[in-house]
Parts: sequence; structure tokens; C-alpha cells
Amino acid sequence: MSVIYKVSRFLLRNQSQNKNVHYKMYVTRLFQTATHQAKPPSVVKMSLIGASVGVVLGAGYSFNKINKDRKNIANEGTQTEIETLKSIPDIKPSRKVIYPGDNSGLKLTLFQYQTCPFCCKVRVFLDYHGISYDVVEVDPVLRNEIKWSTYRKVPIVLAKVDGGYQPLIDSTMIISVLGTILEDKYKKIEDIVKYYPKMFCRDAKGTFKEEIVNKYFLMYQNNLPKEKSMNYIVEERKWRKWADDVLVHVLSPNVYRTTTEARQAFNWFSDVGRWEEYFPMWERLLMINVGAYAMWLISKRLKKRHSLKDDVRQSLYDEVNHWLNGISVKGTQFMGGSDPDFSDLAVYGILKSIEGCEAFRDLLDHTKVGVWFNAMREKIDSNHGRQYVKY
Ligand SMILES: N[C@@H](CCC(=O)N[C@@H](CS)C(=O)NCC(=O)O)C(=O)O
Repeated sequence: MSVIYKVSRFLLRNQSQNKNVHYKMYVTRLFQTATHQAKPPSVVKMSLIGASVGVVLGAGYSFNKINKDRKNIANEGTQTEIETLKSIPDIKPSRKVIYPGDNSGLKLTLFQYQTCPFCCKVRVFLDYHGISYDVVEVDPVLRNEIKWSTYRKVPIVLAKVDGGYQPLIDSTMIISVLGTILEDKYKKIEDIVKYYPKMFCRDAKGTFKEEIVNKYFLMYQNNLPKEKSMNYIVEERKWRKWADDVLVHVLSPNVYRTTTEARQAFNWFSDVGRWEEYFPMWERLLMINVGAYAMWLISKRLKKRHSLKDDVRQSLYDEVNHWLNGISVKGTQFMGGSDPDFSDLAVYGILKSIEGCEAFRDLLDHTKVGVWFNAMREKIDSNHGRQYVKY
């Protein structure tokens, strides 16, 4: 879903560049006139110039690449902690979610896009546990609301801690940190976050990036919850990772499968993301119309990249059935048993992000996910997880 936001930024950038277009065309025309009147250079001379430029550019590129590779290799394995802010950035929350029964003592602000699957995961986690939070809706084009952060994605949670505000980044890390805290009231966010440093490493394709490598782990520190065995914890981790690495990737090609579906999806994003409030009319219409078309094109590439079936719906049904089979092997209502666990919450959050799209309606018609989904909705809407918060 993050591509939506890239597309909109691309559109806005182009818009401001348009101002220069006439001037550029004028200069180009002048240049064309000048070269038209000059004597044409010989073919040999032009080839020599071309070859020299090629050699210089090639050498520059290789030099840069070697330097970058050298730097990357030298940095591999280095860790950075996420620093605490002295004060909260001066940004007014878009709204407040208040649960009267919340005695967690946590003061959290969630910076988000309403329809981002990763943000939905975090909201579902907080709602289930009945933890109050402020929401700052981030403008996906300008992202001014997260200017204070070097991490440029959402969700970000800012948690009030002694002496400042602790940024938590990445949906999975946010949930693991808060999950650790809910297990033990004596643990402090600013201490726990130190166990989740960003590490400079290579991904499966060998590309260097910063990643919180242990983000699927809760810091139980030899104090495993009585109701969970080690095998159970490993399984739960596996499903959480599957949700991020597999399930999320079947969404876009399904949501933007046809131009009509893409437009419908964008209209729904506009409604639930309150784009009317945040964007001028022309920009909203541009995002819906051009964005939908661009996403329709991009989703074809994503389909290939993630090796989805020609009928992308089938890939969506297959993955959701894979999840439902996992539950039926256990013979319980949820993956977590009679109550949802971290993996149920993650899968529910991700699917909830496409709830208003045709793909989701088809999913309800072609799989049995509705029973689990509705049961999850009930648990979350009643803040059922509140009872497990150890405060
Ligand atoms: N692994 C991250 C992924 C977060 C992510 O990719 N968020 C998207 C929004 S759906 C984003 O902010 N993309 C950056 C952008 O808008 O350029 C997480 O789980 O939080």
C-alpha cells in the first residue's frame, strides 16, 4: 500500500515542476534554432565525443558504486539505537481514542495513514487491549507531521517516557515492545526499546538496508507467560512473519486488479482517510484518478515480483485458506486458542485495511474467513484483551 503514497508524492512533485516546463521548452527551442543554423559536425568527431562522455560517466558510476559497496560492507552489522526526544513535536492530534478502562499509564501518539495495513495492525493491537492513544493523520504527500523523524515511514508511535518521548518505529517492533510492557508493568519502554536496535544488514536479495532484525521477539527474559509454551511462541512468531512477508503482498495486486476496482479502492481510501479534509479538491481528484491508474499498472509488476497466480484472487484465497487451515489444525476458534494472539491481531489488522474493497467482498464469498473475521471484530470492539494486561 505504501506505493500509493509514493505515487501521490510523485504527482505533486511533477506539478511543481510543471511551472518550469514552458521556460525549458523555450530554452530548448532556442538551442534547436542555434544548432540548426550551425554547420553539422563530422560523424567521427561526434563519435569521439560520445565515446569520451561514455567513458567518463562509466568511470564515475563505477567509482561511486565501489565506494558505496565498500561503505556498506564496512557498516554491515552496526547497530543504532532509536533516540529519545526531549519534547513532543508541536503537532495537534487529528483525534483521540479514549478507553475509560485504560489504567496502563501509557501515553501514546500514533502517526499513521488510516488505510495502511501496518498502521491498521497497530490500531487493532491497541484497541484490543483497550489502550487509549492520540492519532496524528500524516499527509501522505508532504509528510510534514513526521518531519521530526529520520525514519520516513508510518506507523510511528511516540511514547511518553521519563524525561521525554520515545519513538517506536515499524508496526511489528511497536507491537513487540508494547506486548513486552503489557506482560510486566515494571518494565519501562525506554529500557525495552534498547533491545530492538536498527541493524545495517543485507536482505534476502543481498540489498543493504536498516532492519530491526529481532522485531518478532518479545523480551520475556526467562519469564515466559504460563499459558504459552516455547513451541507455541515459535509458531506465533512464524505466523506474524508470514503476515508481513506474504499476506501483505497479495493485497495490492488484488485491490488494483482492474482500473474500475482501483478507482473504487481509491474512493474508499479517500472516504476513510478523510482526504477531503486534508487535500484540496484538485489534488484529491488527481490522486483518485491518476493514482488508481498508476496503481493498476504498478500492481502488475508487484504480481510478478511476488509470483502471484494469473488469477490474483486465487493467490489471495490460497493465502487466507493457508491461515484458516493453520487454525483448523489447532481445532480452536483463533490461532491463539479461545482468544486471539499476536498473529490473529496482525492478520486481522492487515485484512481490515482492505475491508471496503471488492477484493475483500470476494474473499468473504469464496472463503470461510468471515466467521473468524467477525469473531475477531467482536473481541476487538469489546477490548477483550484488556483482561490480559498485567497492571
Ligand atoms: N515494515 C514497516 C513498513 C511500513 C511501511 O512500508 N509503511 C508505508 C505505508 S503503508 C510507508 O510509510 N511508506 C513510505 C512512504 O510513504 O513513502 C512496518 O511494518 O511498519
